[in-house]
Amino acid sequence: MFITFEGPEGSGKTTQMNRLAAWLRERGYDVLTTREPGGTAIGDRVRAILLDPVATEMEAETEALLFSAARAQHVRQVILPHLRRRPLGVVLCDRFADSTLAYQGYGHGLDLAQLAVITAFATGGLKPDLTIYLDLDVEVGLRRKALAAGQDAAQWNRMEQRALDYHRRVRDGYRAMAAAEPQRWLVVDAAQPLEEVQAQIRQGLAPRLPALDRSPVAGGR
Ligand code: T5A
Repeated sequence: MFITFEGPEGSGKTTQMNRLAAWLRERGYDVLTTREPGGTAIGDRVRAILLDPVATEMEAETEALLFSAARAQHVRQVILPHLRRRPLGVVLCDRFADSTLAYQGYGHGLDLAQLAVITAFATGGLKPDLTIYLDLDVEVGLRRKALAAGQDAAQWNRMEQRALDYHRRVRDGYRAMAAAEPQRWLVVDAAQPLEEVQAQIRQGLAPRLPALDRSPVAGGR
């Protein structure tokens, strides 16, 4: 089972993913948590290039290809091997291909159809079974992140530094993708308290994952 978390900056993806992982593990699932960009040694090196605050000359096309390069490695080295651990292998991934469509597509204005081709090449056609989208006002999210890191705006990474308009286009893009494919996307209002967000994720996940209750290990607890 492949579950991804998406959302604007600081929407709580990492926090909610870790809580969900603990909940699934208690039920007997073999859960791997990972993130993009990153998740492999090669991917972490690409991540460092992508988030470097001084790499301001990077073109949108370069960005799209670097995220995709890191993803190609991540899918083959980490995600697919874990998904093959049936029936209880679950991968929770903090951002995946939809981030490229949202940030490089809707955010930067790169052609969505071209990005879909690049993304399909990188993923080998792997798509999440479920995408949990944490929807949040972009200013609230950026403030949460800054507060958590004790940062001021001068210390933000290259992606965070962008204008609010850019982040708003990203959020609009996410909402459009979620509306276009409601079976795959679970939309949760991330402005709510942490516990409420987690409760809604679990509530939305359970009926989509009937194997959770049917598996012998999970059923025994
Ligand atoms: N990117 C990525 C692309 O442009 N294209 C791509 O293809 C990919 C894969 C990654 C950047 O790369 C871009 C997107 C990003 O700009 P990153 O550092 O990994 O950069 O940043 P994010 O993925 O945005 O993740 P963050 O860790 O910054 O944010 P999260 O995970 O959404 O939020 P989290 O859980 O760390 O929470 C942030 C703070 O808010 C608090 C938490 O306690 C924490 O302090 N919080 C809440 N506070 C109040 N109420 C709640 N409900 C809260 N939930 C969390």
